[in-house]
Amino acid sequence: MADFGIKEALATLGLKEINEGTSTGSVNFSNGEIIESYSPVDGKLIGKVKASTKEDYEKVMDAATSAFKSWRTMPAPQRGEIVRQFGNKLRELKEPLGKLVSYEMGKSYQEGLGEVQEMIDICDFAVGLSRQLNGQVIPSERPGHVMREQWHPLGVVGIISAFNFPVAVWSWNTALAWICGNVCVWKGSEKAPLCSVACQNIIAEVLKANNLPEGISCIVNGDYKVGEYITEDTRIPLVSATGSTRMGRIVGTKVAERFGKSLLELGGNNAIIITPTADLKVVVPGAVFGAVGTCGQRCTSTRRLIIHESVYDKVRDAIVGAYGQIKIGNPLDENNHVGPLIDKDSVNTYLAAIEKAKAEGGNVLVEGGVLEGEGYESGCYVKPAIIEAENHFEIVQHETFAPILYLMKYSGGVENAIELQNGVAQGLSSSIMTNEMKEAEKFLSFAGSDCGIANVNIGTSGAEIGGAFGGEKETGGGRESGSDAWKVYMRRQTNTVNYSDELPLAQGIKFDL
Ligand code: UN1
Repeated sequence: MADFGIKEALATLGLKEINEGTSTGSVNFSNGEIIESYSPVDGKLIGKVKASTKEDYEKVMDAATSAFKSWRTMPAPQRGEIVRQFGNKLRELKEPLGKLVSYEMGKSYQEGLGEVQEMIDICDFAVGLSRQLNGQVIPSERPGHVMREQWHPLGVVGIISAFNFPVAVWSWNTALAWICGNVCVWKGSEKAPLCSVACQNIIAEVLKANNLPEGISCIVNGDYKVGEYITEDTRIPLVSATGSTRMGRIVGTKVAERFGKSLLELGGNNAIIITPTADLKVVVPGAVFGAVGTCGQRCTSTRRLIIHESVYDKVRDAIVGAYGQIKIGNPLDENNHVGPLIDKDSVNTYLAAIEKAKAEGGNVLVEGGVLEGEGYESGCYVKPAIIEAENHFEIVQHETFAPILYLMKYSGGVENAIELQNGVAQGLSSSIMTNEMKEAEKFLSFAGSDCGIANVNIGTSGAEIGGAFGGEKETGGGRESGSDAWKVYMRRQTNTVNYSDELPLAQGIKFDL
């Protein structure tokens, strides 16, 4: 089988056969067990990463806490300059890093490149933001007094990320956290450990070239136990965690117990409402990319189509027809649209979900199943499935991280569709396809979608970095990336300064001595 330039990409990114999964910028060390990274693309061993022990973690925290003391003194625009250099390195390395993402995680090469592009974009955003961490001046009720609000860095920010966006999610957090004056300790997914080592190699080079202390960017590797070091550590004031609702519930509770802050970006159960005036030219690619892109493993993936009964047959036939065109295979081959699921556990979850949907009364329109034979040796390639289902089915209420799309009908006005769309526990992304202005505005109003992301005439996935990214309810409530998401990486301080010779008390209180 063609190598697609993987060996070269690994070498360019400084990856070896055995890599240190614990790193404090320039010092790499690890004493934990070996994590082997197998590609879901061809089932082959890509490389090994040594996990972090508790002692390794302590060394990382020493380096991070000491780096914070100097990093926070550097003016924010100068920190922005470091992020600018990091973004430029990513431009240089976009192809090898995109390839590694595609090979280790299984998404299409185009999507791998897109993920690195998101990293570049957030770096640019952060550079501009480094001159705009503005506070406010607030009028005081007292003569000769002024009030203001300042934003200060928090300290060590912990980042826990998932396998599906093994590099971009880290960068959304870290680029903002850095310009805000924080240092970061990142635990990537143990399902894509080489991605985190590659990212660390890139930033380490930038830090070294600028004579900056190790510890501004650190990584640790391992399973949930390493995650627990972070969630339980009172030296980490903010933990940003992306992953399942199950994981987020544990992380959120642990961090709250010690009064830390958490930024949670968890599961979605995203729907597109397709109204009678929807344009099929927009609906079909939007829904199909949303459902099968990244093999249904985005938290923004489209899981449900809520279709008006008057256009149901037409829309259903068009979507089913489009599924017939989908090419499944090696994601590094640009002729393929869909690559594999991340691993066999995921394949089993996908198969079980289809069985559950059938048992609950679902009607399968496009059969799923595991692909076998040449090119599918890893056992992780599955067929995207379409099932007619009811919103209240237990399995429909659940986020299955795989390409299963549920179709359901609504009748009457758009409010009935909105009720179905909101009738799940998750609240990440949502869309409406309509040419009716009133329907679109209702969907975006306070009585409309209850999600963090609500789109009109585009799908549920593929958000740009300029907007705040995240969602409500079981999605966890956190916001990452654009808009004013930076504020979560800082602590707000209210200052009242008295430049008069008197000491009047607020609220007119008299206290004469
Ligand atoms: C995720 O799946 O965790 O909006 C992130 C999107 C991407 C990010 C997804 N920009 O689909």
